[in-house]
Parts: sequence; C-alpha cells; structure tokens
Amino acid sequence: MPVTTRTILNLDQYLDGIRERVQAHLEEMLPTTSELAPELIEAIRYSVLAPGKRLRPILAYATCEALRGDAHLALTPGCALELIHAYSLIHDDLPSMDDDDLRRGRATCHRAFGEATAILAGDALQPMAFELIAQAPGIAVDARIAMIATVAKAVGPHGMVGGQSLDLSSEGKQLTAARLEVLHRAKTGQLLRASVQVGALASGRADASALASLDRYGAALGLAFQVVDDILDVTGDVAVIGKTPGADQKAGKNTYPTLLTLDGARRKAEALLEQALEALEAFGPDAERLRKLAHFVVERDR
Ligand code: GRG
Repeated sequence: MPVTTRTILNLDQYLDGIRERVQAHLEEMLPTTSELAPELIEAIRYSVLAPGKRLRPILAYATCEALRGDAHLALTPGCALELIHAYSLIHDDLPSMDDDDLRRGRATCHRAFGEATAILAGDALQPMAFELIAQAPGIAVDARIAMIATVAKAVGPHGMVGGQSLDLSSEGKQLTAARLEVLHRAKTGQLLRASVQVGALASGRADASALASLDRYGAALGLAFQVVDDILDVTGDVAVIGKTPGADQKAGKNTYPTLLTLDGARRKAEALLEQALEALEAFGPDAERLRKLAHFVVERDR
C-alpha cells in the first residue's frame, strides 16, 4: 500500500475512534426527556446527535494527546464545544439568518420542530456547554475556569457571534480581503482556536510557550477551515456536504472564492496550512496527529 494511502487510512481510523467516543459521551450526557419540555429535549438531541465531523472535540482530544496528557479528560470539555457548535448551526439556519432547509443531510431544526423550539434549543445548548466544562471530571479548577473564560470570549461579541453579525450586515456589500479575514477568524476561527486551547488546558501540561504556539496553530487552522468551507460551497456535492451548496452566493455573502477566485482561495488555504504546521515545529513527533488534522481540514471534501 502506498504510504499516502496508509497515512490517510490511519487518520480515518483515528478520527472514527474519537468520533465514536464523542458520540457515546454526547448520548450519555444529553437528557433523554423532560417533564417540563419534552419537545425541546427532542430538538436538542436531533441536532446534536446528527452526524457531524466532531472536529472541535477531535481537536481538543488530539491537542491533549500531543502534550502527553490523558486525552480522555478532554472528552467532556470537547463535547461542550460540540454543544456550542450545534447551537450556532441551529441559529445560523433560522429564517432570520441563513434560512436553510438542510443541515447534516437532514431537515434543519426549525424545519423539523418549528422556529420557536429551534431558538430555544440553541439557547439551552449554551448554558449546558458551560455547565459541562464547570463540572468536567479530573480537571483542576483553575484549568476549568480558564476553559470557561476562553470559550466565552471565543463565542461572544468579539468572537463567533460578533463575526456572525458582521457576516449578516455585510451581505450584498463588497468587503476587502482584510475585513473578510477578520470576519472569518471571528465567526468560525475562534471556536476552533478555542478547541485547541481547551485540549491544552485539559492536559494540565501546557506552559505559556506551548499555549502560545498551539494558539498560532489553532488560529491558522480555524481560518483555513472557513476558507475551505467557502470553497466547498462552490465545488461541494449536496450528498457529501449535507447542506445546500451555492447558499453563500445566493445570499450575496462575501467569500474567499468570490474575492480571490477559486484558485486564489485554494492558495490561501495552503498558505494557512503551512502556518499551522510551522507553529507545531517545537512539538516534534508528539504533534503528528495535529499535523494530520491540519491536512485533513484543508484537503477535506465535506
Ligand atoms: C452565533 C448564530 C451564530 C452563528 C455563528 C459558526 C456560525 C456563526 C455559523 C455556522 C454556519 C456556518 C455554515 C459557518 C461556516 C463554517 C462552519 C462552522 C461550518 C460547519 O461546521 P462543520 O463543517 O459542521 O464542522 P459539522 O456538521 O461537520 O459539525
């Protein structure tokens, strides 16, 4: 078997293994029903447990592992990141935002459960995520507090939500490349960046210099992820990406292919991959999975 094929198979097996653990953990920690609001719980389970890449918990897990921490400890905070991500997808799909019908190959939450329930499912997922981190087993209190602060900052008005707001207010207007980068780093990049930091904190083994290098890795990878997402919106197949392609263009969104052409966007993703790999130089072979994950983010087709 050629080395490249073997490498890809190994990464696939690794990713599948973590995904299974994350899925089992999510199944276990999500409520199955509630006397108060059974439909809300159904909508939460429907959205969170739908098949996703689980990239954020995977990044937390692999970062913890790269620092020779007990990667199992990263599962609970990693699942918290997945809950925040699920909330962002549910709200992003709403009629008042992107008004999408399809997510992860299924009807969007508001199409399946109605708009009010979808809004409330997203609202409920946010405190659930912070509760999970606050109670994450085996992690020192100061690390849990640092995780809460990191995630809150990443998803608040100066991060994901701020980026979403800029995205919506820029529809139909031409942004400069610099402004588009600010938007993408905030909207999508910050949560991925925080996922790397959360994994490092879970390990209990990251000094300030390791945290800073990993942060450069997370920031480059986070932006690369969104550049590729923009590319897939143009080139992707609905059956593979699980959402409607062409939606960005239809909504008059600013994207890298529109601004830089498809080839320019691909070059940008490659340059970010190089930056991510450079940031890992000091980690040697321990960071091999993180390197492969960076390749995966840039070379994926979904
Ligand atoms: C605060 C409402 C709100 C939104 C925040 C992240 C975000 C902004 C919106 C999500 C919509 C979106 C398609 C963003 C582009 C990049 C992205 C986050 C894609 C989806 O993430 P994947 O590919 O999804 O990791 P899966 O389904 O694999 O988990």
